[in-house]
Amino acid sequence: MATIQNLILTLILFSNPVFSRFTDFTCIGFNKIGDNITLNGSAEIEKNGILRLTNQTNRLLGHAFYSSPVKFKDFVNGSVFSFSTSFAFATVPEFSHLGGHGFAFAISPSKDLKGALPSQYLGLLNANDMGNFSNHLFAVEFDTVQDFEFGDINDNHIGVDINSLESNASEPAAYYDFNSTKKNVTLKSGETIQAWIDYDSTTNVLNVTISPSSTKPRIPSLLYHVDLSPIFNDYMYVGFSASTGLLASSHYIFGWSFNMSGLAKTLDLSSLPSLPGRKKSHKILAIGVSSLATLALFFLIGVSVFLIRRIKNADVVEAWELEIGPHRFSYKELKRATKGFRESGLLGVGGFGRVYKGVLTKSKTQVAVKRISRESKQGVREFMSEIASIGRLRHRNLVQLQGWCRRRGDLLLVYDFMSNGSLDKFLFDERKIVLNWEQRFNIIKGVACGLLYLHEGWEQVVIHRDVKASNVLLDGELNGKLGDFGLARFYERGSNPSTTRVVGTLGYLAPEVSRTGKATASSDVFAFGALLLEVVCGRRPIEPKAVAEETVLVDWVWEAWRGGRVLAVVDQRLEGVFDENEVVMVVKLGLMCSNNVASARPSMRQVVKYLDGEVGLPEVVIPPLGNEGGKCGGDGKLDFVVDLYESSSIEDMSMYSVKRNEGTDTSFGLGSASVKTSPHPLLPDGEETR
Ligand SMILES: *[C@@H]1O[C@H](CO)[C@@H](O)[C@H](O)[C@H]1NC(C)=O
Ligand SMILES: *[C@@H]1O[C@H](CO)[C@@H](O)[C@H](O)[C@H]1NC(C)=O
Ligand SMILES: *[C@@H]1O[C@H](CO)[C@@H](O)[C@H](O)[C@H]1NC(C)=O
Ligand SMILES: *[C@@H]1O[C@H](CO)[C@@H](O)[C@H](O)[C@H]1NC(C)=O
Ligand SMILES: *[C@@H]1O[C@H](CO)[C@@H](O)[C@H](O)[C@H]1NC(C)=O
Ligand SMILES: *[C@@H]1O[C@H](CO)[C@@H](O)[C@H](O)[C@H]1NC(C)=O
Ligand SMILES: *[C@@H]1O[C@H](CO)[C@@H](O)[C@H](O)[C@H]1NC(C)=O
Ligand SMILES: *[C@@H]1O[C@H](CO)[C@@H](O)[C@H](O)[C@H]1NC(C)=O
Ligand SMILES: *[C@@H]1O[C@H](CO)[C@@H](O)[C@H](O)[C@H]1NC(C)=O
Ligand SMILES: CC(=O)N[C@H]1CO[C@H](CO)[C@@H](O)[C@@H]1O
Repeated sequence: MATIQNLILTLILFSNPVFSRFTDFTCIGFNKIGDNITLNGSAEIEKNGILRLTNQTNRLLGHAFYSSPVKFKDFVNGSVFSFSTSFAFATVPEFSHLGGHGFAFAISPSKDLKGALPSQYLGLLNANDMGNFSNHLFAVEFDTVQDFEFGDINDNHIGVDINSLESNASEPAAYYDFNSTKKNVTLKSGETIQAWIDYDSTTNVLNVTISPSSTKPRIPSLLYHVDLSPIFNDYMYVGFSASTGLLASSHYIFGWSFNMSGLAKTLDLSSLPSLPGRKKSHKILAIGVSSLATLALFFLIGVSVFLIRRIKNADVVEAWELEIGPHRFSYKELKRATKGFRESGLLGVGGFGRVYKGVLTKSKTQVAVKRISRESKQGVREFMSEIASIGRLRHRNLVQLQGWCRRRGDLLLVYDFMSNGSLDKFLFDERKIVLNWEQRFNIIKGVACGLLYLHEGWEQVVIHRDVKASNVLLDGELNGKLGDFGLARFYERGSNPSTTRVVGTLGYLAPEVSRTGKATASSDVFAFGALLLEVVCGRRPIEPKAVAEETVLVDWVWEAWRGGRVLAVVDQRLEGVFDENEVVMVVKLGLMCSNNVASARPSMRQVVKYLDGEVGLPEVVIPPLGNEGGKCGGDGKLDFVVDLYESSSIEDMSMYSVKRNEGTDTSFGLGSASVKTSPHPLLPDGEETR
């Protein structure tokens, strides 16, 4: 092995394919491979020699095939030859726990795979040619998404695919170590993994083996008996295909060897190019540097605490605040950015405080500064730890918290500025431009991804608790971003520990939340369902009697759905211009998410799959008004804070809240309800007024 270490590329190949009996090549990095590899789609060879099949952009497909066809069959008796290949790969997902979608080693009659689709099709096939014998496709997939359509076993598996993406055989990604102990492998870990695919045509055995090291395990990870003779043509192309969907990973190949006349060379992982930032670390140096840095940090903290104490009238800083993650702004800085919190820069006023537009003087970036006034100091510390953790959440569909500042009773939160304001303005404000269907669908998909990230992409589940149109903000390109996550949680912790205060917005609040006071991922899904219907219909989840005949949107949509008049609920302002299939899908999904029974709602992961078109929605929709078993709410301790739309009144509300599901008492504690208007979306509404 060591002798090939300095050899960048070894290619032993007979140029005329008709006479070439055996193709055999090994490449350590792809720098020198030149014309011998054909790339298509997003595939690229990077400067360092790494073959990158996809980057972390949505819905990509990338192909890389060995340019010359490989002779796979004996002309005389038509039986397929044995073959062997090994390659080293890494999958780096955009968000650590969410892969999208995967890649495959493929043997195909052509290099250009016409009509192939991204997402769950892995860039190999499409919905129409699935399972067709004339595909002559053989692939070994390394899949990081569980597709129900193809019966995937989990979201981290290897599988053998013949003419279809429904695997003929699959196994969770794992290998057997030296002592025959099974060890799990996480394909999307970003670590380099080596794979071997060996086919023996005399025994018709196909072995797939993986390992995170340069040593080939003795026991394969997957063994499958198959005669590939009827599948293969005489000449086939060998290569790789990868795809991304709504969720995306970068798929890399570092080296590849292929052999038709014996076992392929095992690659020495240490001789392969590595991803920038993932180089074999120099630990001792790192520790040295970091301990120095820690010392320096302690010193700095010490000095700054001392200095800060000295400066009179400065922001109040307690020692624990210095541990908080996101950037801490000085009050002066924010005062300057917002021109002294001038009224002209006011973006909105709401229950929790006021939001100002600002421009940071140093970086000249626009920000939105939310000023939350709290009389009581209680809970501030908990709130701050929450800010610290939500400040670390990063997703393109979440409004980024840039930092914070605390001064006496005031808390200032600094967010990215969203130039197009909130979604509800576009849906309901007559003066705004009407969003077309494509834009609406894009916003929905974005919000779904953001919410999935909150639920599954982080170390712990983050419940948003206040998903609604006014909390969906739009950037300059009209991408939907969720704002205000995490804040509602703080307000749920009442000052009196024996009471639970429900924060949420009527019409978006799942029935079980009003009963138990406990928000869950599923109650976020309920709110998301209301949002879906709202975006399609251009109507609020609850309208006063004066505005609409049927006041509760879900009921109205359900009636139309049942009557086969789905398209009648679509926003008139779209003037009939929309993709009918997408609209029907979104309405159906909206109804599924709006189910009164939490367990009947899909998870956000499923929602994303449906929106991605990965999985078809079930034929039958369960009526959203499933009875919850008639359990009565109101254990006497609930102390509700609900907020209403500007046009609503308390009387209207009491009517909606009990009408929703007759026989089940879902009435809200109206005694403490307050009517608030919330002109700016960054403001969580609904603070108690008593
Ligand atoms: C490509 O393959 C041919 C044989 O088919 C070989 O002669 C040539 O050197 C290879 N080119 C590179 C850049 O490796
Ligand atoms: C990812 O790849 C696509 C297709 O090759 C390209 O259009 C896009 O700019 C790339 N994105 C990044 C962030 O490199
Ligand atoms: C077909 O011919 C090859 C030699 O070209 C031989 O190795 C192989 O065993 C034969 N297969 C069958 C099924 O006869
Ligand atoms: C790349 O893919 C497209 C679409 O499948 C196909 O038309 C084209 O011929 C391919 N190019 C190469 C070089 O394979
Ligand atoms: C399979 O593909 C061939 C060629 O594309 C086509 O003619 C045939 O109708 C397909 N068969 C099925 C069952 O779809
Ligand atoms: C498995 O492979 C055979 C071809 O050998 C194919 O006909 C069959 O449909 C494949 N799929 C499954 C799920 O078994
Ligand atoms: C494997 O077996 C060897 C010898 O029996 C033992 O020394 C070693 O600790 C074992 N390794 C693992 C990972 O169990
Ligand atoms: C390994 O993966 C399998 C299947 O995904 C799982 O059931 C098992 O608990 C995992 N084992 C460990 C030690 O993580
Ligand atoms: C496949 O694995 C089995 C079990 O370890 C082994 O006996 C066989 O030789 C392997 N075949 C190939 C082609 O590697
Ligand atoms: C529809 C709409 O108002 N789009 C605006 C979104 O924001 C960008 C950048 O600020 C404007 O250029 C668009 O006109």
